[in-house]
Amino acid sequence: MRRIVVLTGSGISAESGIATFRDTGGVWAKYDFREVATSEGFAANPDLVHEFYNLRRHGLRAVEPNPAHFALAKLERELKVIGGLLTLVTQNVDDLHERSGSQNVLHMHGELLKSRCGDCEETFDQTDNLSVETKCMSCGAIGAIRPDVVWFGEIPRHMGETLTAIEKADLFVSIGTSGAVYPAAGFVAAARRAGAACIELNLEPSENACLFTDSRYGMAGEIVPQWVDETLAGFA
Ligand code: BV8
Repeated sequence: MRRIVVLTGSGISAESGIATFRDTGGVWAKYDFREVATSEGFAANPDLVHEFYNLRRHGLRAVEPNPAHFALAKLERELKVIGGLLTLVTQNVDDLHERSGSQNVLHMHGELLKSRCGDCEETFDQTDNLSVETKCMSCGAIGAIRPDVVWFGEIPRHMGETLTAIEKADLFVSIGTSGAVYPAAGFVAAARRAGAACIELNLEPSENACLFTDSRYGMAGEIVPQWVDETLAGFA
């Protein structure tokens, strides 16, 4: 149990005050994902998409990591001390894993605090608002800058590294995700095929709960630190 892959979703950031997507009153209850999280939606109404991401990017200034984020950073540090390895893959585009001390975070759906030029593909750190007037600092194009996130129909990032880590994992842990979005939702099946133990830590059973060999349900801020401490105690 020294090689662990953890997949996180928006549920791990919920107690920090960041809205999840599919819970009651969540992001997709307020926005149509086809309008704000697809390249077609961006082409049709870039102002709406920029507003959607500007609000979320700005919202990051008001939130802090919660105990679940800090627990995963502790797991990464202490696993390294005993020669183990944590691969942390997140569907989240917030920076709370980094701000809690996690060193190696694979953002498979991109990052709110980055932007990318649709013309020259250059990427930039991004804290200010984007608009159709934003000029690319690299190629000078105006209106080509977009949030550096992965929209529906686009290819997720770090897939090779993630699937290789899953193939070698002793343990796959899914935290705070509904299991509604692929390919992330397919990772547990890949982990089972690779012979890894699979545990789900979530508020309630996800759509692929039946594929997990163990599960704990509750608030991430409570159940994740408990699970991390028990897991590390088991290595002592
Ligand atoms: C792709 C943008 C091809 C960034 C997002 C089969 C195979 C492959 C693809 C597909 C397939 N079937 C359909 C597809 C297409 C599609 C898809 O999955 N559609 C769904 C709707 C059916 N997938 C794609 O288009 C992906 N690209 O397939 O390319 C490909 C495939 C493989 C290999 C190469 C190429 C791209 C998907 C990425 C889309 N972008 N967001 C942004 O704006 O944020 S997705 C969006 O959903 C977010 O990124 C979010 O992270 C993600 C998943 O949502 P969750 O994080 O799980 O959030 P949710 O609200 O759903 O659930 C929260 C959970 O937390 C709940 O269970 C809740 O109970 C729990 N919770 C709440 N509070 C707490 C808690 N748990 C603990 N404590 C709490 N306090």
